[in-house]
Amino acid sequence: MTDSVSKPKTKVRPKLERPKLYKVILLNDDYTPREFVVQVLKAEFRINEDQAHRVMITAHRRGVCVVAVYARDIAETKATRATDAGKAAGYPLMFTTEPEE
Ligand code: TYC
Repeated sequence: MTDSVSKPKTKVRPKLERPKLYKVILLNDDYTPREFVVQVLKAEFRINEDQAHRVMITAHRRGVCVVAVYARDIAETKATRATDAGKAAGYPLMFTTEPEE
């Protein structure tokens, strides 16, 4: 085999899309106690009492509030864990995720 095959001189670099970020959104409801919402926010999203209270009261007044933004799997895991914490305590507390524009 004497045929030579020349390699391209330039490396092919497929363009990598930046992975989309996902918002974790807190939904208001009429039953979950405010203080419980604050506790879940602090435990799952590592935010302080002040920030957690602000997020809770925004969801309470406006219906929804963006809690934080993460890579998709992290956002989904956190939303599920936080929703499950409410469920385990008998509350309809609900977190969802949504891709950023
Ligand atoms: N609306 C609830 C109440 O009045 C408190 C609450 C706030 C619940 C935010 C959920 O995402 C929420 N007890």
